[in-house]
Amino acid sequence: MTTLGLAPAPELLDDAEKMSRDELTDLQNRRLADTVARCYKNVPHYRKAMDAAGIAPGDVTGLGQLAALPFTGKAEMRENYPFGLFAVPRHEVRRLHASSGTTGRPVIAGYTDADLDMWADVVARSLRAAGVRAGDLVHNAYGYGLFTGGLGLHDGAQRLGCTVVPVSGGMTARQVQLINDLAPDVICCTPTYLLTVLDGFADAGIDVRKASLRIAVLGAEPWTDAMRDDLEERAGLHALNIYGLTEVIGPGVGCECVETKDGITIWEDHFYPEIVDPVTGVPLPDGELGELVFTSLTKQAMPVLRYRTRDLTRLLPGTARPMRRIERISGRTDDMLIIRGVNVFPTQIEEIVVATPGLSPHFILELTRPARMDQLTIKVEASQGLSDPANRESVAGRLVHRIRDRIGVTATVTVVDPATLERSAGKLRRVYDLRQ
Ligand code: DLL
Repeated sequence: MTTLGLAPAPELLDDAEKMSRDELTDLQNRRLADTVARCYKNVPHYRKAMDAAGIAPGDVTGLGQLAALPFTGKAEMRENYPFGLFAVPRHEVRRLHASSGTTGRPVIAGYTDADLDMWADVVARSLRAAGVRAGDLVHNAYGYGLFTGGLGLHDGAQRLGCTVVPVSGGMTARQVQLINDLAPDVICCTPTYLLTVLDGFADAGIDVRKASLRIAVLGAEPWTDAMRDDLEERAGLHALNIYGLTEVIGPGVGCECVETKDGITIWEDHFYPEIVDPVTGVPLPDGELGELVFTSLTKQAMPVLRYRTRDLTRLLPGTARPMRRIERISGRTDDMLIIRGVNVFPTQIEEIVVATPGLSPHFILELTRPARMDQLTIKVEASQGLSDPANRESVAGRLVHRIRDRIGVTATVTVVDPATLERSAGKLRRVYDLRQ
């Protein structure tokens, strides 16, 4: 069971974190009207899309008209590659980042000085929500470069008043040594890379629970509460969920609060969330599961109107802050596997693997189609100590049963030796679709 941490003192919070819902709505209305007007004036794509929908910029005076605006999707990002969605001249753009994207062109994101400033603020706010404080030493193992994780967390941690170790991802033995020698309070990385780092501690014969780490700020890929419990238990720290995406800003669109650990608080003064039906696009009421959509409220270089993230979650009322939360992301619409008609997300399998004694949390999913039938094979590493083939066989059988009972698919399970599956240095590739 996870334990909770201490809330930041009220005087540490940003004004926006303390606003009433009414004050927040008023701010969002004004910021939305301004964003729409700038998009219409400066971005040909938005002008065309709004003209086609019969909406004049003056028609949008606030959130009441949001649903009338057209969506923006990956396709529009690609069509306007590289700078077509910029709302300021290129020379006012101070930095570019790009999303990796699994296929085709990457998405380029641009930031003005004001955007970089806002980004550092929301990441600082995220870190503070996660329990990080000024003066803490932050080991930042998110990848530096075009990926937004490294520099995004870096600027935010500095803004909060932390000391940053910009180690980036990979070279795990060196990371273990640095954590051991420099005694950081905080590690920032993907959840699967933290697993790799924990293995590195075991390889070095160092007890990670005796290390200095107090908080892990984990995101950039889906993970489960079962994984959180496992990581917190094994590493002896608070593991918090940070969310974001390149198209909207990068990390820091929202973050979990350490005093509640109940989902991601969205920083709604800058990023307005909606949930829509992923098939019809119809907006859904708070509490219902659907696709997360964001409208930026303050971005200058690349504002986005109703950007469809493909991430599936639900909107929930605020708890630690008045701003709303999203539930942990269950998966992306494009990560959903359809196995003989049953919809399966890799996170559903993670939840069961992590809770099965005898197995490590390292696993991959392979899809094949022998005899024109979809076949799901789960390759999972045995935990240290489970070496007897008969025992492995029985653990594999248990996993097959649990997956059939809880998800309704029949999988083949292969339990492999520890440390044989590829390790993540950032976002892990979980699914290998070999059906073509
Ligand atoms: O992954 C930004 C980021 C960096 C977030 C570091 C958190 C920490 P992209 O590479 O554009 O940006 O990928 C964005 O990653 O749409 C989600 O599908 C997924 N994702 C990000 N954070 C989470 C999370 C960064 N906490 C895409 N839980 C998003 C689940 C996440 N999925």
